[in-house]
Amino acid sequence: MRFDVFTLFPEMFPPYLDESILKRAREAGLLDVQVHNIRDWTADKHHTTDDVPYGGGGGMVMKPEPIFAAVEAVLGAPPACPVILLDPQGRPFTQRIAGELAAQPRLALLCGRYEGVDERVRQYLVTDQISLGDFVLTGGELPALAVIDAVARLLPGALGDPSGAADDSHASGLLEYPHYTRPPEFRGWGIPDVLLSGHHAEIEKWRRREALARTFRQRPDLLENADLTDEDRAFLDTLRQSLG
Ligand code: 4G0
Repeated sequence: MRFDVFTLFPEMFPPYLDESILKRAREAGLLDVQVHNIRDWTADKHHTTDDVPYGGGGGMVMKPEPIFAAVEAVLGAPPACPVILLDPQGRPFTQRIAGELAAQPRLALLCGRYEGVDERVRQYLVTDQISLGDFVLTGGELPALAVIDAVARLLPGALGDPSGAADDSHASGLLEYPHYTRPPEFRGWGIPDVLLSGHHAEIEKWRRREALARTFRQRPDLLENADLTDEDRAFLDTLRQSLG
């Protein structure tokens, strides 16, 4: 899968992409990330990428010409793949969207800076707007890296483990059960006996209940769309009753 990233700060990308699983996925040929500096497509002496807003008010707005020139030079006009703007006004990013994007052979990610981008970029160039959440950052670069990361780890073979991303938190619609590793006692704190019992069916049952209880307490909204058995529902009913 190929990503084309358009940014005013291309140097922010290699430090993250050159580590760990993303580095390995790139070396294995599963992932290709090409980062393009929007400033390379400015035509004026000062390489201007932003300007004051029409109508006044504070802040600066990214000019449309260098953005259109950059994206069209790399992807053609009109671009043949989705062009995604990372934007606090976009649709909230989820594991489901990561899965949809992972089915694409190629994606363009556009990183805004300043107060945002000229509205004509959004209207006539961008095909999707994605937000990482209800907060404002100084630029779309960190959200772009987060999208690349979430999508890349879903590509077949990207995670060493063949069970891959299937039992991740959110893949099932539930939060994850608690994980423990050695030592069995740390500073006097033990681990649940069931995990040392060797009873695999009991361990699975405990994990499922922990995942359900955690989701019920911390993210009850997720239970609306989770895939639940009759036994799960009965257990959730006992949790609700113990709450009063
Ligand atoms: C476009 C994304 C880009 C518009 C980008 C800001 C947070 C997110 C940017 C704006 C970003 C996120 C309208 C302020 C760059 N901040 N939550 N900053 N406006 O995904």
